[in-house]
Amino acid sequence: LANDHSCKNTQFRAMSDEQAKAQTATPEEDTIFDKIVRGDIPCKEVYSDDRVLAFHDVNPTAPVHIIVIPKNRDGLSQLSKAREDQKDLLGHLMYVAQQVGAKECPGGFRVVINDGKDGAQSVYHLHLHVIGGRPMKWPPG
Ligand code: TR5
Repeated sequence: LANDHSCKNTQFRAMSDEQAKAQTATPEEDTIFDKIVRGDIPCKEVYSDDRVLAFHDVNPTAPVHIIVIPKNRDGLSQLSKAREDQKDLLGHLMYVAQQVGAKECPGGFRVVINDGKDGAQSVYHLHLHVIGGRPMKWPPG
């Protein structure tokens, strides 16, 4: 079923699509999330402050799937590139994920950061996935 592209017509995506993208994705000068921050591409915003933006994932894996990003990427293409001077921002991103998750998923939620090719990262602008609204499975694939 995971390779059945008719899944695209449902609320949930085929995981294989995202994994395939992750095999070829590379860091870019201007990411899709930079465009969302600038307002060049619309998003369904759920939270915004001076440093962080949260919005609904366009291709949700669960009833709630929210992306939390730093507005200023500043080299933070992925978690493994984080610098020591970005520790406060990383904490703030985690705090916003908690705020959004607790509000949208009172029964519990999962926070995920995909890093690099083997981590199935497809957009090279650090982001936290807040996923919930249904019981999560473990271990992840
Ligand atoms: O695979 P990683 O961890 O890099 O996650 C990237 C996420 O960005 C995926 O869950 C995508 O569904 C999501 N995504 C990709 C686009 C997009 C988006 N979420 C909201 N809005 C989006 N736009 C407008 N365009 C995208 N290409």
